[in-house]
Order: sequence, then structure tokens, then C-alpha cells
Amino acid sequence: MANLVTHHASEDIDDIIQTLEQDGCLVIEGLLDDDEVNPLQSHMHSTFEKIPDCNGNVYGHETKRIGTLFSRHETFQKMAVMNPIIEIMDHFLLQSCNDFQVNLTQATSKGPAEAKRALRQDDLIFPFRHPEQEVMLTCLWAIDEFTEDNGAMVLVPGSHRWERSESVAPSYENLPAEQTAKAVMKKGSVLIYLGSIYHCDSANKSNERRCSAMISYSLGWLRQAENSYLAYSKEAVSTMPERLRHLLGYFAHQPNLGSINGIDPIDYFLNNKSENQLIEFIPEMMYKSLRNEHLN
Ligand SMILES: O=C(O)CCC(=O)C(=O)O
Repeated sequence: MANLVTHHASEDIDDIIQTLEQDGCLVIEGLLDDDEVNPLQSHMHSTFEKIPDCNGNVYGHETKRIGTLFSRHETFQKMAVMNPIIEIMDHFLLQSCNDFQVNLTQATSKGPAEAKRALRQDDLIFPFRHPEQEVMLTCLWAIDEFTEDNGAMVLVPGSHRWERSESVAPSYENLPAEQTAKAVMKKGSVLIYLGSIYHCDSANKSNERRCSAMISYSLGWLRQAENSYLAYSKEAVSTMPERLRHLLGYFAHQPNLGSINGIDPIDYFLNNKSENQLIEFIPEMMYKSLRNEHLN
């Protein structure tokens, strides 16, 4: 099996980023301590008791899923904004946008007998020819321990450096075992992988359900997988920390994406501002190309 590097949260951010550049995936442990993860674990297990299994080859047939995590437990709010997560997103996503956002929040409870699933790249949810830069990254938090047997994710470290192919994805069965790694990790750890990394779910061969929480991030000018403007009420958004509101997408991305009457969306939504003098905020670089077009 390939090596999936595990860093501790206390390690230097440059070393963590270097591993992600090299391998495209890693585990960070020590981000949540037992006092934080244990209440979250019991809350999610009881939440899932009322949720039906999904039905689909991608979602699974013995797996339960729920979204809107930031209104389900306050620890999810903390997880979304903590370092080194944000520093990692800064590094990978700010290469291609001015602001990034949360793409999806989804907790999963994988039941015994859930089958393994096909190898895939998460960033294919965005249907365009993919650039060299990453457009999304996923954080998969272990709410329960991920073991060899309970359906831990399988990744192909380094596959983000493979040439992108328009044809079908490689099949897991055809990959040599030494190219794949299983994300075995303690509860409270997080697996982080780039959107271009090939990965798949292994089968849950244990007798117990296993819970995880996914928080993924994407470029600020892309459509979000979870519609966060509808997911949370005005009251819920008003009590959220400013950084989290921003991550939900309450910002105008340069030059003017997502603005309303020239107003920042959070002022429109929470502060009852509805009209404004439209102040241009097109970046200097764009002015130059517009001017050049005019002169030619
Ligand atoms: O293994 C997990 O807990 C979640 C992974 C998953 O379901 C997914 O990638 O969609």
C-alpha cells in the first residue's frame, strides 16, 4: 500500500502544505480533542437514528447522509474555520480566486455491509476542462475512528499530478495495491484531499455504523454544491461568526459577482441595506484589459 502521511496539528504549516503539494492528500490529527469530539459523536449517532438510508450507486444503499451541518452542532462551525484548514485553503484556492467558500457540508453514517464504490475525482462536479490549479478541496472529519474494516476512504496519493483524461476513470481493480492508501485515522482527525485526487470508499465490513463529516471548500466564483443561502435562516446566519458567514458565500467576489445593488450581500441580508450608490470595484488588472480592447 502507498503511504498516507499523517501530520499532527501542531506541526509547521509549511510542512503540511508541502505534503499536500506532493501527495495531494494527508491526515491531520489532534485538531479536536475528546471533550469536543465525544459530544459531537453522540449527537450525530442519535441524529442519524431518524435518517433513512440513501439510494444510489454514488450515495450508497446502506449509508445515511445529512447536510446543513452548521445548524446541527456548534462544533461544526468551529471545524470549518480552524487553522491549519484555512491556511491550506488560502494556499491552494487563492491562486485562482479572491475569496473561497464552503462548497458542501455533509455528515455520513456508513452502515455495515455498505459496498465499496468506484474511483472518482470530486472536482468533476464542475463541468469544465480543469485547469492546473485546484478548484476544490475536501476535509473528511472522523467523528468515529476510521479502521481497516469500517469503510475508510481509499486514496491514490500523487494522482493529482496525473495528466487529466477526458476518458473514463481508471478502475480501482486495475490499480496496483502499492499505489493506494487507506485513510485509517483516530476520531477527531481530518483527511484532506485535493479535488483532483482519485479516491473511493471501501466496504464497511465491520458490524457497526461509522460516522464522518465532510466540509469541502471551492473557488469563490463557482456554484456551491450545498445551497447555503437557503440552508440557514436569517436568525441562524446572524449568530454565526463573521468568518463563517463569509465562508457560506456572503461576500461579493471581484469584480462584482454576488453583489446586489452594489451592496455587500451580508449588508443586504442582515443589515437591511437595499440601495446604494453603485461604487465600481473592478480590479485594476481588468481595467487595463478593457482599456487595451478600446485602444485596439
Ligand atoms: O467515508 C465516508 O464517511 C464519507 C465519504 C463519502 O461518502 C463520499 O466521499 O461521498
